[in-house]
Amino acid sequence: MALIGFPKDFLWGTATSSYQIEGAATEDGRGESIWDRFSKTPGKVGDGTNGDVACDHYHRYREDIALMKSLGMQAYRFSVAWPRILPTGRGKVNPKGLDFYNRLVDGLLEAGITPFVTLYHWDLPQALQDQGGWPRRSTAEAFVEYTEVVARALGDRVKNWITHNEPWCISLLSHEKGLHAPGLKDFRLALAASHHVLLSHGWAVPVIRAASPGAQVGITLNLSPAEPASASAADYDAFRHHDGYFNRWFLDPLYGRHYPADMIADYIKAGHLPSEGFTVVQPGDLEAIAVDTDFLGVNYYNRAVLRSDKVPEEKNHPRTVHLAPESEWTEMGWEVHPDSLRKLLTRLHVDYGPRKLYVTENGASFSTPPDAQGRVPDEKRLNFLRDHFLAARKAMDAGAPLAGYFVWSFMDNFEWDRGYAQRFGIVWVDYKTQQRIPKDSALWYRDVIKANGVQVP
Ligand code: GBH
Repeated sequence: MALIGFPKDFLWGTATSSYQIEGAATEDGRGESIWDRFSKTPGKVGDGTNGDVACDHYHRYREDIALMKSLGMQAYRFSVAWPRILPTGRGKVNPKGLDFYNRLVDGLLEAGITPFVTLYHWDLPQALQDQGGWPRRSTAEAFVEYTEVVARALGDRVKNWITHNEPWCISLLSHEKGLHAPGLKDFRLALAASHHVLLSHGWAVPVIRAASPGAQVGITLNLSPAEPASASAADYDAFRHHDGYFNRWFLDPLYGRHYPADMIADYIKAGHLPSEGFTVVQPGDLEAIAVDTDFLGVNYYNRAVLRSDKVPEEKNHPRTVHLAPESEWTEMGWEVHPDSLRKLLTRLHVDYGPRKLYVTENGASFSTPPDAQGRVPDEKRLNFLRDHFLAARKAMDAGAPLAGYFVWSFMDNFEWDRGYAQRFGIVWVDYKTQQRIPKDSALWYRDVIKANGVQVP
């Protein structure tokens, strides 16, 4: 056995989000979010469930922190539920909502765990949706007001901030594909949403810095490393479009370029933008979005291999093909492909030059119930994590400034449109009793953290 070590200050942790774990959906003045509304709309969530109770973390955060501590976690990434802080999105602050996150942060710090706070992980107050939601510019203004309230309350103790989780999901998955709340299928609205999410990030960064001296601030993107299925020009073009749609559309403006011209052209051609182009962008917006950040958060789950879907291609949506039958697949139907994480981190370093990178999410859905002895043998997840940690280490050898790694997720939770059927946790949750059982992967992860490295044969 040899130990593949990580740098001394490397940060190991896990991640969750508010709607997926908290429950207590109507307690202490929390307002309705778009996910309450969406998950209670028949047909939207596969198993018909919602986040009303979830992992009951709102009541059990103390024991959850104790469990994290016993597993040696150094950092914890969680999100704040906007409708707990401002139940109708703007205006009157709900002090009980802030109290919860104050207690959570204090508990983490007492346990020696560094909090990373995500301000928006998808639970928009329904009242703001009723006024038009992210397709409207006023939602970006509301986000900045909300940010200021949270940063002022927690900014003395929280020094790591993430404005948004996955702008692609907030905008396109939710407004174009309609798979997430608010469940719209309108490409133009989706593109307007993408701009307002990025704009709200740009406006929020200086607000966080002012309220939280010494803060490290970034944004988290879901990125999709991709490659063409063949060397044909058509496949290459499908790859180009995919990379533009998922990755460059967000990375380019964040790192000081314009929205990608090839994508604007594609969208005009497909009728998703007017012939004048991306008209929601106002003077000064791109400068705001390109605000200097301290890190980029990367959520990585799988790669895409693109083959042109030439006939018919009216909608210009290239097809993802899976060309590696020898690959393993998770229960989400996602290919296991660790080397794409290496390539992604290296590419980000070379093409965009973020000051620092964090893997803010990486993990896998495998459901392995406890055995008769109460042990949860999730060898596939353990192997998945080991191989991805090693791939990330290789990217660091190539110069990628990776500073930490957050496994998704600390515990099984409400997996959005898939409900509770998919389990990403390194801790098993029994939803009947709310018992938590660290899976084998969690016990292995504890040893990785202790050794600050991965044992390989
Ligand atoms: C994250 O999103 C979320 O931040 C988190 O809340 C969630 O629980 C977690 O992942 C697990 O799902 O084209 O079928 O190959 C994941 C974002 C974007 C990842 C789309 C997979 C391609 C799927 N996802 N991506 S596919």
